[in-house]
Amino acid sequence: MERVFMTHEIRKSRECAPIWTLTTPDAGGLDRPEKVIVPGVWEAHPALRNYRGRGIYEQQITCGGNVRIWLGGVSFRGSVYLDDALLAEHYGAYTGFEGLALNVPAGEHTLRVEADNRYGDDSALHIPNDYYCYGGINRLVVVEELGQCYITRCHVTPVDGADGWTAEAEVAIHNLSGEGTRGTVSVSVAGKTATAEVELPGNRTTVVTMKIVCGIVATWTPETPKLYTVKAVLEMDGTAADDWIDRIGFREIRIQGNRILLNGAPLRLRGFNRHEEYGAFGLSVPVEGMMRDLQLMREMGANCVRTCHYPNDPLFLDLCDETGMLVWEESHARGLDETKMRHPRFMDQLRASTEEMIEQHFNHPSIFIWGCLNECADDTEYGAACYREILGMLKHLDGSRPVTAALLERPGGLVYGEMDAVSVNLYPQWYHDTPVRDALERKIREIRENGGEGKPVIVSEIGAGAIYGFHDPLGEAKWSEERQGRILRDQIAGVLGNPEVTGVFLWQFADVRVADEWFAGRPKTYNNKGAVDEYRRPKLAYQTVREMFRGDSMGLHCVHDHGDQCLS
Ligand code: ADA
Repeated sequence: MERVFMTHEIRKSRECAPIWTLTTPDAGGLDRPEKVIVPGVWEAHPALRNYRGRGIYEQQITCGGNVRIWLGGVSFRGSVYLDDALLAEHYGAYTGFEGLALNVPAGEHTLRVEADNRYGDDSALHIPNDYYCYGGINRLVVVEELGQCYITRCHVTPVDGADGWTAEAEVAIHNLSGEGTRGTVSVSVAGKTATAEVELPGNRTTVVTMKIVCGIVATWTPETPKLYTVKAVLEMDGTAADDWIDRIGFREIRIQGNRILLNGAPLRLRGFNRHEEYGAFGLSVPVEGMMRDLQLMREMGANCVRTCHYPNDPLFLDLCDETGMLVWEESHARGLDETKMRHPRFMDQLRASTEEMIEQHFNHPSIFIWGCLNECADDTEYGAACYREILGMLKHLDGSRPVTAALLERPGGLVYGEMDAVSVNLYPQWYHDTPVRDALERKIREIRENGGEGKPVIVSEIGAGAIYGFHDPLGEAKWSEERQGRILRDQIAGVLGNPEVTGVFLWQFADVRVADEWFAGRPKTYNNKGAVDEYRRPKLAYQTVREMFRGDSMGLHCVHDHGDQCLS
């Protein structure tokens, strides 16, 4: 399943059959090709749990004309071929890309996708890290047949005005042939339609902007997540030639002083960091698993989730839109010091991840903030320049959402002034013994004195580890569930008790596999700070978080998961 709704009614578009033949030619691979299911990472295969190499996926498809292959995610280098002709190459597991083959004779063709998860000099973002870099086709593959022109995106920004809501649409149309042509674009939402005539020069992408005055519509809120379908249609010579269907929610996010306002009401964030990973399925989380994660987080009293440390599957974002779970989405980069940021490919790969994230996820109403560059070198001139560029890029690509970055606890940050909300990862009582309140106050003071005066502050990570099933009745043994619960209780109380803080994302929702190179300090080669383990078995922390989150009613307007707004 690519999305939770149909994305085309006019365009000939279909999901690839799930069975592919996989060949793994490098050391540690299988002796012979095997049938595997896509989407899926090869680590899900018992014999490939540690395979680092290339994976060659093949299947026969029937198609013809202008063929577009959409790959939702290939981890972490991907290339796509039709009958041995290379259509496209892509780096980065967490965003999609297309391959185009023009004037293909109608009939059977061989579709080949090569994935490669070997670390190497060309890879700046996928490196051995505190999460696992899987291999394979991790998201859905779609085959489409296009005419001369097709819609490549339709971004919609909802704008609240005196007479109700307007949907500001930006539609991009690409002409695949060398010959110019013209057409009519219409965009419909909430029963209203706007139409524009458009010139479409050859071999170019043309962008059309239009305003659809929608008036009084239901707003999207976490409690009533009302979604509206957007349909963009391209007509050529009086016939519907292509379409693009997506969903939006009418809602507005604004910063006012040190608060983040959603539809005018200050948010109080209580949430989780969640890696896109589920037990043996690794990075390719089945949609049922995504839904269950959202239910579990909601059950614990969470109203938001951070997609650490990369863009997530649009299916997950669809489910967040549906269920009213607020999302912090960030582009890919975790824990890179200045040397790693000076990698010759670093900025290119980060720019691509950032651009593709916004291009592909712009319309999701659940995304309330964009992030980037988790725990990189914000304390050096060079590092700060990278932050500035990417934060600026996020703002430039989407002026309707605030931007932030999760920074290290250590002092000396140079970019507090560059973001709309300042976010910090803190580990008092876990990596150091400072009392939670002191650690937080010290950091906030430092932020306030160095450019972050008056801005919202988010605790983007805080947490402690436990190995599922390991108990110490005294609650003292490191990695015991009791100790994790005790620390989390202090941490949550300390953070939510600080009136300057907008909210918290706990580290983390579920345990995740980490790179083999990280085995020391990471028992089982897992990051064990989940409230649930990798199979979603609850630790004692589950109850602690549930109590603390559900019991939270601080003195300010806040969005409660059960629907009411509280006012002190
Ligand atoms: C960091 C980092 C996370 C994770 C966490 C931890 O703050 O952002 O990815 O590594 O620490 O568990 O230590």
